[in-house]
Amino acid sequence: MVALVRDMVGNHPARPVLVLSNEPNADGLKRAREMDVETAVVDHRPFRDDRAAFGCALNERLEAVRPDIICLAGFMRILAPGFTGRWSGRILNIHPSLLPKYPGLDTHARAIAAGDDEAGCTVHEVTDKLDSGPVLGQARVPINFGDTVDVLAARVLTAEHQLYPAVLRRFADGDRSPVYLPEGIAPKAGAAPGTGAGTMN
Ligand code: NHR
Repeated sequence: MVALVRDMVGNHPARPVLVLSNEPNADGLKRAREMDVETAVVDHRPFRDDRAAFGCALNERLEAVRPDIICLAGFMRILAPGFTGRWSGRILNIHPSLLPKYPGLDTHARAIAAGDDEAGCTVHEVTDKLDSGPVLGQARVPINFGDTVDVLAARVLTAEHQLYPAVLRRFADGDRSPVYLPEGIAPKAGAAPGTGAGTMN
């Protein structure tokens, strides 16, 4: 979130209008206030298992600022169809794996356990199908012998801070073709079905 807000200056096509969190104590709220961005909280806990009602409460806050684009950044609550439908084609997420590999949680542990020699992150459109919307960009990092989950997570996070701002700039300019980092390195064959356009960057 901080990397996205910091990038939205000068000739950037977008500006931040709201940082919205479901965690009242999220550090990102403090960071947003320090950057003079409006903040709001909708705690998911009072809604218990009623994801639709939680989505309505999120919606209420968003309708007040009517964003063109919503970027999930560390947002950990599955969004109900009523919410994703309302903002269809406008919600982005960054996921810490090279989707379609490792949707869901504990991605780094799973990549290390599988003996993979690379990991990375994916920015994708958020749809009803969890972690499966159209890919907008991917960044790859190596997995080195002896890497722990924490070491790998830190390496991937550095890539996330490069990839997400790059994708948001393009997306806000109307460019939904996927981008691959490091620049010009296309995904391995079969790594991301339907995104064989790595040479079109
Ligand atoms: N919502 C929809 N509809 N579609 C997606 O693709 C979404 C989404 C909400 C969040 C982020 C995703 C990730 O990058 C994301 C993508 C949390 C869970 C999860 O299981 C799954 C995927 C993602 C984030 N959440 C549990 C839940 O019951 C709670 C887990 C927890 O609190 O630790 O919502 O990884």
